[in-house]
Amino acid sequence: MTITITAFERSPDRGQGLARDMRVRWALEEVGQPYDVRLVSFKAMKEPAHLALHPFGQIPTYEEGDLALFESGAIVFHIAQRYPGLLPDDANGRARAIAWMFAAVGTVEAPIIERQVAKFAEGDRSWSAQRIPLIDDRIRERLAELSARLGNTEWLDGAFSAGDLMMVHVLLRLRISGILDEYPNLSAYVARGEARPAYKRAFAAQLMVFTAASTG
Ligand code: GTB
Repeated sequence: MTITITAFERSPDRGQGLARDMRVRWALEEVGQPYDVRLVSFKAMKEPAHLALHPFGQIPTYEEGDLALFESGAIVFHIAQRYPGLLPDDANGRARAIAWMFAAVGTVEAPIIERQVAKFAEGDRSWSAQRIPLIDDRIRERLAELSARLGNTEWLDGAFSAGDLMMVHVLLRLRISGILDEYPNLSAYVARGEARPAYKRAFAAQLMVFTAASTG
């Protein structure tokens, strides 16, 4: 059955893999499933056809037969459940990998998004300069905890899983801030994720969209 996902027609990050379709592409590459991509403009995302797939008018979405999904975490979870390669076989290991997926989006990503909003959407407000350091402290608290848990292991809980995939992608968004570099084991963890052949294929595919749009 053909899998179709949606992605930005023109990603604001200029193809640096920070938009959330990257997670879905990466998961599909890890499990070896081919997929089609439907590119959507910011305008089309808010029109009825796309809103029928995504109630909040965002990317990514996922279509497979009569299934339509939104939310990158739910999509990656679906892929991980449906195809082997991203979740351990044993029930407890599986449950822990899923917990890491939730931790990535619920616990670690939350303050990182807050930072982006404060910096880019609220950067012109008088209180912004005071707010950002407070958010950075909350991010550092989370990263210190995550760093302590990861220690010198390769992945969060045994073999690479959908939990690592989600966590690495969440952390990538922080790289530009320099905060990630304060935690060498987390930087190395992210680099290990980026070094995976599946990550590289997904990254190249989304970069090609930006390159084609810029040259075409
Ligand atoms: N919780 C949802 C999920 O995980 O799927 C969040 C989806 C979401 O935020 N989608 C964004 C979107 O569609 C794209 S990924 N935004 C358009 C809109 O809301 O109108 C967020 C994103 C965008 C751009 C960059 N960047 O350029 O660096 C990084 C991340």
